[in-house]
Amino acid sequence: MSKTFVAILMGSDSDLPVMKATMEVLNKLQVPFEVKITSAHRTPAETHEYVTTAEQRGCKVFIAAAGLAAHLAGVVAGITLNPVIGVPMDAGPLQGMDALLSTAMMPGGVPVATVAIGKAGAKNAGYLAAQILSVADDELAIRVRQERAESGAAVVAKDAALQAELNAS
Ligand code: RP5
Repeated sequence: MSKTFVAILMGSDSDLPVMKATMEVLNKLQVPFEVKITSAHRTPAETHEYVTTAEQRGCKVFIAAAGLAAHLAGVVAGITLNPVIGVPMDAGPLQGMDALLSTAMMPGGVPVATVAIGKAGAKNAGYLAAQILSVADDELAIRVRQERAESGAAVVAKDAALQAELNAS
């Protein structure tokens, strides 16, 4: 039986520093993943080959990050019927707005779940992939719920510390 995993694709190694945030989230939630640098424009044949074989090997969710005229997520969505999450990168003078529109504005019938530009989007791609998988994985669902509760608790603790500091001054 193939092992379920998430594939993180990025159009260039220049996307890697931001996409490390996705890897951190998936590691924290104990979701297996692969990482692949492949480009919709520069290596179209390799992109097609990777997506097809990854699906056969058990990839259930694809995350695709790209900047500028960012077509990677859309191309991946044209190859697979598994969910595709697009992460627009800030890679040029338009500060990611070009990639946001290129990733989000897919024609009807070929969806890409597009997250925010840059690091917040990279993190959310990891969370969203985990949430998608957790629909059919009760143990992962518990980890996702626990992580969300911890992040809420951290905000409450920071507020309590701030209030204590303000009251003391
Ligand atoms: C996109 O072009 C990549 O995803 C990257 O965000 C951007 C710039 O790529 P490099 O010129 O740094 O390789 O395809």
